[in-house]
Amino acid sequence: MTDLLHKMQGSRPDGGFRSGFAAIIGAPNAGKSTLLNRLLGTKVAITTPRPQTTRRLVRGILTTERYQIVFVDTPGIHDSKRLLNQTLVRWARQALLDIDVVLLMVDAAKRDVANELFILDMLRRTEAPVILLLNKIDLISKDRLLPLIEEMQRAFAFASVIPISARFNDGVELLLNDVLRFMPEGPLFYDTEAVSDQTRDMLAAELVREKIFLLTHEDIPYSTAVEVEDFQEDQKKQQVTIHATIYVEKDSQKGIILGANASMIKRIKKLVREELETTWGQKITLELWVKVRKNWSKDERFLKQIGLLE
Ligand SMILES: Nc1nc2c(ncn2[C@@H]2O[C@H](COP(=O)(O)OP(=O)(O)OP(=O)(O)O)[C@@H](O)[C@H]2O)c(=O)[nH]1
Ligand SMILES: [Mg+2]
Repeated sequence: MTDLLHKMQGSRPDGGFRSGFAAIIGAPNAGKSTLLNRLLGTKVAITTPRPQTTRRLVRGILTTERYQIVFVDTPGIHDSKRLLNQTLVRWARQALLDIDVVLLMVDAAKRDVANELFILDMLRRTEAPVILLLNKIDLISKDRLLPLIEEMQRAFAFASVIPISARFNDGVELLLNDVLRFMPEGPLFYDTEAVSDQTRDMLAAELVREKIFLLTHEDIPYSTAVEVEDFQEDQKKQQVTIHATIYVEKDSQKGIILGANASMIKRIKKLVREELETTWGQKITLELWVKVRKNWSKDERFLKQIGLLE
């Protein structure tokens, strides 16, 4: 009977298999997606030097013999009247439901106190314990750390406070062990091989967005959305063909994404193709189209179409 129960729950007969969900939340640009990739040892979420990169929930799955932790990367929480931005914050709020622990990430080198207070208020309404991650400690001197920890602890009853550098892999092991304390005994939620809930076409679309963030300036990345129209895999030839559309809001933005003699779109294509070929070990054919869809970021129907709104 006990054996059957273990099987049904997917846990090991020796007991003690732990599993659960940990949401990584915080202000835009704090380093949440960088941490997710670091924890998994592989890139599942795009990261850029600019805020509001992540637009939806990306689950990263870390499985060992002893546990499975599902880390949920979220868009940065911020205050905005723009519909697209509000949908980002909605995703972050949603990630706080049904989780075992919250990882609140703060950029220790660049504080935004008003936003911190807003986020802490949000967290007061959740029951899960909150671990505070003070990220980017590589950028600050050690003597600034202690007062910061004390200040944060006065503002909220954190389960623990861990200074880390997601980029330089400092404190990440410590953080993982701390997260494990809050993982209950439980079943496997995903296959042991799964690293993310993100499909391959979604990753391809995200990579196109990442390159646009890296190569273009000002409001261009914020006026851009990417949708994969077609994704075909030829298993025999180890070849993948991807057709995707880049949506922008204005004609002038289309010109910038294309670049003189299509030089910009060629650069975007090359970078994405090379990265996917390395990651998947397959030959990639990538076709990109640029379409103007006026004010798409204010259009609920369109946001639903591309999965940014439920
Ligand atoms: N120096 C330093 N930079 C970091 C660290 N962690 C992340 N970064 C950088 O901070 C920038 C933002 O990182 P992301 O991981 O994209 O931040 P995010 O919190 O996911 O941002 P959004 O998706 O916009 O909310 C990138 O340039 C990262 O390389 C760190 O520990 N130290
Ligand atoms: Mg992110």
